Amino acid sequence: MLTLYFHPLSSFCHKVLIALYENGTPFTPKLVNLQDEAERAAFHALWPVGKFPVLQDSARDQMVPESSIIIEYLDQHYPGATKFIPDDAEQARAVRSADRFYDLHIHLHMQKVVGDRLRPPNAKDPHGVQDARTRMKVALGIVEQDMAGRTWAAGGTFTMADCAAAPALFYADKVTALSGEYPNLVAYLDRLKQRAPYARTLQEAEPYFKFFPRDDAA
Ligand SMILES: N[C@@H](CCC(=O)N[C@@H](CS)C(=O)NCC(=O)O)C(=O)O
Repeated sequence: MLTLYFHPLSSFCHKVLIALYENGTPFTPKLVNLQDEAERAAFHALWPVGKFPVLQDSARDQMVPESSIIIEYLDQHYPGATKFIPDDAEQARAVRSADRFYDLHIHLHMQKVVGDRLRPPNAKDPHGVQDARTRMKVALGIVEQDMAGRTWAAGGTFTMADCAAAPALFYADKVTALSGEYPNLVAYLDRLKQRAPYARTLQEAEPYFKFFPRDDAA
């Protein structure tokens, strides 16, 4: 019924995989290799924006792009023990707010840094990368303080905000070491890694980590 178009190295796909594994939601994984011309064309035919994750639900005849919207969709139509968006409107807003914060102010800046490493030498954007690093540091400082008294991103229970935080912090740690400056985030990332759905996501990504570009000069 559910098919997830994804790649095991993709951080935004990790966000959705965590949600799917969290509730043991059955789905068919469809790995998309964007380097392969035919696979790329087929994926773009499905979703011209060309970004994964994309969830296809044949039972409801729905095609759902965007990681946060996919998680909301799962919560709505395939609910499980973990509720990703609380019923209470105030709490729901706090979860969406944290989800947006991790995506927009950490995840996207991290993506800019990593994406620049994949550019050809004559097409680098050092100014953009510096700006992304500066903004990411400000955002990391904010969540470092937020996490001082919290177990999970939006409080005491695991929500969509934690699905967003896990890949954002995991890869942010790869491009700017969190240890030393962000002890609360280091401890939080550790809790996330120990949670079975994220541990499984990382384990499945392991064979692909060798393709992750490791430094800015790459
Ligand atoms: N806002 C989107 C972002 C998705 C995104 O950036 N996906 C990346 C992988 S992490 C992608 O598809 N990159 C391929 C490309 O840009 O060609 C979401 O939350 O799902």
